[in-house]
Amino acid sequence: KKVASSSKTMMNKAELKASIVKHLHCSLGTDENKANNHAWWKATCASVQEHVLEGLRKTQKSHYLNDTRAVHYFSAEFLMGRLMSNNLHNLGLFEQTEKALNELGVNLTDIMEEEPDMALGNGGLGRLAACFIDSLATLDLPAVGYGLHYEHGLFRQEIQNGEQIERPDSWRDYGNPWEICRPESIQDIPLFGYVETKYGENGRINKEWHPGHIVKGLPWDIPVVGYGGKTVNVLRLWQSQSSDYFNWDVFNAGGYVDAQTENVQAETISKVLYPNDETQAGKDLRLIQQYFFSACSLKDIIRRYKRAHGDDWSRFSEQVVIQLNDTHPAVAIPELMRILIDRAELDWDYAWSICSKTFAYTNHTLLPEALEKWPARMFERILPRHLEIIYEINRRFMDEVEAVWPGNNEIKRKLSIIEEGPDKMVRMGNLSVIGSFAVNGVAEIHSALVKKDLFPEFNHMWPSKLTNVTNGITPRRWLKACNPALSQLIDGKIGQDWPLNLDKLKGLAEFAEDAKFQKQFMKIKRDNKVQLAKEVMALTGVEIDPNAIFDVQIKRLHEYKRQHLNLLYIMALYRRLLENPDYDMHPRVFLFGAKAAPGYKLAKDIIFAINKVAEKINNDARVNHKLKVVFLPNYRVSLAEKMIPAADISEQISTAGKEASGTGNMKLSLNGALTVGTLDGANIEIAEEVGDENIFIFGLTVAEVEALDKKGYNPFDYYDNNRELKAVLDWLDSDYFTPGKPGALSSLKRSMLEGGDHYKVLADFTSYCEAQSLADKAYKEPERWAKMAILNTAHMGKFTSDRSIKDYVERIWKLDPCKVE
Ligand code: DL6
Repeated sequence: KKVASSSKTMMNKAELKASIVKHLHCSLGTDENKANNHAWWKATCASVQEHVLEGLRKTQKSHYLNDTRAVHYFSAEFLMGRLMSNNLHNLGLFEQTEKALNELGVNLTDIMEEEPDMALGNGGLGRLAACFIDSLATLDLPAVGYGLHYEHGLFRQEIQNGEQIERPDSWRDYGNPWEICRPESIQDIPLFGYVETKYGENGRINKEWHPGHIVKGLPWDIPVVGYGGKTVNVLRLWQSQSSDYFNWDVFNAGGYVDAQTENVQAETISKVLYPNDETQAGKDLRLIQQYFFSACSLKDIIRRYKRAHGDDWSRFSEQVVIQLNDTHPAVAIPELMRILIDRAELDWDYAWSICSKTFAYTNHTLLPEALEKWPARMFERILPRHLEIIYEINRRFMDEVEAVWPGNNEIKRKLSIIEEGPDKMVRMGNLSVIGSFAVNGVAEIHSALVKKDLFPEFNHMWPSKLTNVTNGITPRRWLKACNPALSQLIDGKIGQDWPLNLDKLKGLAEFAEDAKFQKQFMKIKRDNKVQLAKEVMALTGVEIDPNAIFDVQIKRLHEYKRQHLNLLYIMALYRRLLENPDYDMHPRVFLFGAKAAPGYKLAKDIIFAINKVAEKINNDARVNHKLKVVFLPNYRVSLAEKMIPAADISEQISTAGKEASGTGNMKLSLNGALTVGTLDGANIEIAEEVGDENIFIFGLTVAEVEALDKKGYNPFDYYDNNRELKAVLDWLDSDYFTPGKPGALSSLKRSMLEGGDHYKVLADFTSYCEAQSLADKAYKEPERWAKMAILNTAHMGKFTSDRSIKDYVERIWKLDPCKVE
């Protein structure tokens, strides 16, 4: 039984105390009397980091000596959150440290609040990457995460007069105690310039890229501690720096380099994370960011490979697998080809045989606006040699298409990496599929739709290339660390090894009807709600009652996620209560957390509307004993860790077919919240696991959405025929929620009527209300609710990210674990 526990090599309590105090004195130049929480936090990190670095050194040695095949997870985003609690739990040092600090008169929970979130991601995709590297280390798999060392992560959200205001996130202002700078591994990265064609001996045509600009990539390593503390892998993040190299000859030659080159200062490359998750911004800087971190990472991988294998490329794809987390790092494909052809001087076929066995690609979205395309002209200016290589990959691929569909230009046009038109575009999705040996979606339904709707012809050409790996979450962070009371209760019932073997939670099912266990389970939920209520008061000044149902919707703000469907329901409840003060409902608090992309007007309007409706309801004494609405500002990982353990209801209400998977749905259910959700993404698999009687499913299915679209969807059909729906929509036009400003919320209504209601909010409204009524009814039967909640926790075993990683290993990566002693 492997349970994280402090081993002999770990410090005991007395040693920990001494070490923390030593760091206060020697690393921070302060002492026990003067130190504030921030200093205690830093000193504690420094003590813990001693263990972490020891583990890192042993892991690297072990991987080197065993010459292991490793996975390299390329991701523009890693939404890590805070590291202290996670590292302590994974090292098995949490309780010891808590006690050591207590004896020093310091509270561990308080000092953990000092740690800024590492918010180097937008949402699901970035958090998935963070869960995956946790699982990779836990499963003793050789792996490196590669990404960007953004100076500013996702913006800090403030709410002023109901509106979202974006402020810069400065997570490193006072240093980050977990990261290690590695100047010895700096890489030079070329950009811009032109390509020279040289005619060599034997008729070989050589291409030489004369870059116009070189930037430096400086790596920062964040150790990733596996549960049990044995394997410590690395997340390597690249920071851009000026190299002082600027080729004035190239620049002055004109024509090769656009004047805009000057605008791309080296330091700006890793300055800021793009705050859009589903919409690609066709900006120079974004492509440069993508190339910058992909090229740095590839050079790093090749340097390591060469140390063991010299110039023998024949084993490269045996040793190296690169997982592309969405298309963001897809430019790594032509970059590897460039290195193999131009630098290593391999011939095309050999180079391609290596390259196409190295990359695998995960698709995270079907939304057309999220599928990246770059203007070919822009590509050519920034990466002239890569565009040539892409053309050649495409030319050869078109021959393959011709062989399958002779003379079919329509299919060629569709599958080509280059989208023809007045402005040619480079399609990164097609490049990723063509250049990878495996492509996966992130939930069963999503993968099926990737095959059926997004890439059907590719699926026809390579039937075994497209596959599914359902997402998962790390139970270490999302149960053990964030919900310690529930974790202890579970430990007492089924033993302590569930964090490594989440299927063990099934053992809780036999206690689902046990009155004593139900009481204990629900008491923990209530205590967590009391805690959250305090947090809500501190953050917003709104008082909420822990006896109410806590109904939680936490995720990025997007029309397809339909926070506005939730809002329409809240307004309907409000109306029902005004019309009938005795309206029978259990008191409910609706809690939201969501950031909107700064340029996404309607998403910001939805935040504004939620806040305005909240203001009105929370101050309306006629209803506020039954209904409250809270929008918690600056939703992020550390806030999620407080909200999730306190949730009764989990809102997973996306339009069927739009949410690739979702992972918040898994976290909430794991912590005993019941899902009100559509048959979309991983909700479908959650329903399969927990059983239809333990989830509130509503709304159109994917097939019904398709049929409705085919028939012609008219939102007015619903507006005109549903009195309540019409009333709440019309309410948005009034000044009831925005006194003196009628129409301030009208854009929402317009989007759902004249705008065509692209996400079928009106079509699903009635069935959503029904599901919510059923949830209300169930909550009024405490034993039934407790049973359902327990069964949710009990049946979440499938959704551990360890299972996802094992699926990747088996279906795609073919990796062996390497134990670190
Ligand atoms: O796969 C992780 C996560 C899914 O759970 C969400 O359903 C999906 O929306 C999200 N996608 C993104 C944006 N992707 N792109 N491009 O975050 O991925």
